[in-house]
Amino acid sequence: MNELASLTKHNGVAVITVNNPPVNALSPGVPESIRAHIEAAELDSSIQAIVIIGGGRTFIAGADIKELEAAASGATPNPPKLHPLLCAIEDATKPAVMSIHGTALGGGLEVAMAGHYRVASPDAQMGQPEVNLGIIPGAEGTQRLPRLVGVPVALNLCVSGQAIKAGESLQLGLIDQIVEGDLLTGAIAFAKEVAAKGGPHRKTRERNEKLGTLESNAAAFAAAREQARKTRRNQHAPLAVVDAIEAAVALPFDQGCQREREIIRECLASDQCRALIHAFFAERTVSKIPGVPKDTPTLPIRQAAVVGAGTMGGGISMALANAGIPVLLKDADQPALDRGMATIRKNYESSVKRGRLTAEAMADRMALIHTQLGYEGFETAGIIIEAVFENMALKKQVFTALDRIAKPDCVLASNTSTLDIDEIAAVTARPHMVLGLHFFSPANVMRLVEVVRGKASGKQIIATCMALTRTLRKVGVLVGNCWGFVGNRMMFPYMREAQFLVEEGATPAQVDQALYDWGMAMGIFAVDDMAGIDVGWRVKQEHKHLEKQGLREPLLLEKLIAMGRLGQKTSAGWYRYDGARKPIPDPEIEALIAETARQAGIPRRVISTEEIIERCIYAMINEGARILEEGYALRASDIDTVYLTGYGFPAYRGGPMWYADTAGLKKVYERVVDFHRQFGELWEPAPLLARLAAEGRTFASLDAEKSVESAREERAGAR
Ligand code: 3H9
Repeated sequence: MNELASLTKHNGVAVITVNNPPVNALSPGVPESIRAHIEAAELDSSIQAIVIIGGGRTFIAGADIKELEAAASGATPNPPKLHPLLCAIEDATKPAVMSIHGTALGGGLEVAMAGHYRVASPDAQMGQPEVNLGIIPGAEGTQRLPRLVGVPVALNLCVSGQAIKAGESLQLGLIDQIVEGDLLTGAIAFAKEVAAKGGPHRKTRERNEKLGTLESNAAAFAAAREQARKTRRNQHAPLAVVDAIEAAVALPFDQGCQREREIIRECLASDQCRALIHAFFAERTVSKIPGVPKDTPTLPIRQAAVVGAGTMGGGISMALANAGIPVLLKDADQPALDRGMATIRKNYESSVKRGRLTAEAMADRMALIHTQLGYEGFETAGIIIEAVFENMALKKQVFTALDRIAKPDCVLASNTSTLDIDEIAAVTARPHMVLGLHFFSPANVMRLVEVVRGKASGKQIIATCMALTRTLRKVGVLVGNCWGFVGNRMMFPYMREAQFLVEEGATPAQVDQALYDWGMAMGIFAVDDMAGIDVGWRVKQEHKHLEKQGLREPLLLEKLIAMGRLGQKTSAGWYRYDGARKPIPDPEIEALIAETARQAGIPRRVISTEEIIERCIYAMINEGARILEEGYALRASDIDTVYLTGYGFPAYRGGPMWYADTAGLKKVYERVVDFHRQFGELWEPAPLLARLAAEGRTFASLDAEKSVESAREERAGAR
């Protein structure tokens, strides 16, 4: 059966099943096929009611984002048209019961809302996540949702983009019944019941009783705009969706829909929409690894072990326990273990206090983490993650011990953030079982994990670790074994330029404000204070021998360290901190900067916001281009995913490499050349950037080319 939707009859009920795996997106042909079956059911006198259900794991997860991408890039003139389908459902004379399991998202929920009734399985979820893609619900969702749940709830759902579960949906009036047990059986029974009661069956578009007026909703609109500005800083779509819902209140349904269509077109024409759609697919593309096909067998991870109960080891243990994986957590001394467990407990308690976790779930998770001083039990672990101090000699010592104890098919992973995985692997007799798993702090929260492939890391452990990151609800990005891997390697030139800028006349607060306003989650100096100024400094010292001598070096770090200003932990760093963690600009630092510049003969001048952004972000991009060319990242979009999921880069700019494409590689390259001329060798343009700029190409076009090549190679391999 390869129809996009099929029709079967069940004692007078027509069941239309959508068959477009994996998520039943409304791709071309799907809406048409559903509609054709509705029309057939309408004409069939043996049918009293219609049930629409998703085949496979879910109801409809939305419009086809590939189609939206085509509309956003201008390849097609219009967004997908769902109106004829929505009309066919809502105007059906026979009751249409939408039967929801898995997720009814975006266009999926919009289709569901056109039905006369909605039933759902208890674990079903519904939502309007369009703002995550830089658009608004564009299939009349902004007009029907407030009619079902009222304006304040509709605003909250559309601005936040968050899905809600069946229980809440029932309370809000979004669905009519929860079906325990078999969903289709329950939906058919429900359909027969409503058919027996007789019509007319209420059309959502005619239900105005929850809409209220512009006046009665004025506070809700103001609050939603405030929520949009705060939680989705600098983004257009969350504000646009409020305008569209306002139209639902102000205008008759058809005119409201017309307004919605105008707004979604504006959204689709924006850079933000293109960037967010890029981010959506980029995050899903990371799992496509040339030479490691999807069906590569993975090793089962039923037991994990972690060495080191510090901040990283504790966070990693929590991430594993959160996914139900038992953990043996080892440290060399009892006080360290006690401190580690106390932090874990405190973190869980804070989740319980905030209502994010029940006390029982916390107890279950804590019970999965077993602390110990020795290696007993490690021989049963499917994976051992080393998270000791960032020191090569210590790491080698740990891996030598692990090599003796671990079972032959145990994955041995290091949580190093910069050290050479091959050097670590070389102390074992099984380098093919060794790789890096670079978690980001706090590891129980941050989504990014760099999966660092050593020279010898085998396919199977790469596939296993990529699958493990998904189990942990994280995003694993495969990177090569270079200093700093992808994320930190690009962070150093970014930080370097920020420091040069303050030496030349900016203040840390000015640089941070410019970066924050541009969209970064935090300014770089505030980040450095949070991480600990000594941490980055120590890493840099360890690698000093690898650096080219005689190049300009930032002058201030060493002074801050000598003054004991290590960041938040000492209540002073680039900023001053009182009780709260809010950075306060410090005149002492500004004087120190001015004096340092004077001694070094660096002329001070007024620095513009534009220069701050260009020097910080272009330095990052130039390094990203080198990483790509050297093969340490598989794709430009992988670099973007690293920055979007691990470094607070604004999603609506798509990541550094996508941003470079958007700004224009020619422009970026020319500025890099200018900076090279002005500031010397550190700004040497990456050859790949030079080449793409000269050819008028983009990083995205390079990714597309590689993807075609690897598909060709895969096909050849399969033959
Ligand atoms: C919308 O509806 C606009 C409307 O208002 C109408 C406007 C006119 N389209 O995430 P997964 C692919 S906007 C195309 O790994 P999971 C995905 O790329 C849309 N493809 O699975 C991946 O492909 P591949 C509103 C889609 O189980 C595969 O499916 N809806 C779509 O972890 C599996 O995806 C949304 O924003 C799509 N709509 O999560 C929902 N969705 O294997 C977006 C998925 O080749 N989707 N794919 O890499 C999701 O949030 C998650 O996919 C979902 C499943 C929760 C459904």
